[in-house]
Amino acid sequence: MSELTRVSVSLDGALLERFDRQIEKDGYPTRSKAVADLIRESLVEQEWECGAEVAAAIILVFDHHKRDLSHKLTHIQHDYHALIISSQHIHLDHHNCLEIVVVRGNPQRVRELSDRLKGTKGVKYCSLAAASTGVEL
Ligand code: NI
Repeated sequence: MSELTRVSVSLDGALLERFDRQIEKDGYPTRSKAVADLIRESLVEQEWECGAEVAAAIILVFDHHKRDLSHKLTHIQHDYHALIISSQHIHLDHHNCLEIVVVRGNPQRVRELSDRLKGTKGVKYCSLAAASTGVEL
């Protein structure tokens, strides 16, 4: 982190009151930390729009008994092997599996991988947790 800079901002009083109530509920230790997180959130959104490299986790739930499904999901992941840092497979019960695929790379490619996994017949749930490499934050 670079040196801290103090800034002064003029805000609508009611808006600030609502913000302070919200950050207290969220357990923020200081308003500065809450504002810095909002700024970082916006920068991460930018990274996903036009950045070169992002990090993310794709979370999948599927029934491995579905014909050929595990094989199809593995096949798709191999198409994106350069993006995938790690994956974890958890057997939730006799039928259901949860898979966490951790990726790093071009945001469009990451979305494409997530969309392909999500669009595979038999996948019950798929979500993309869009994060950041943290380098520019
Ligand atoms: Ni399993």
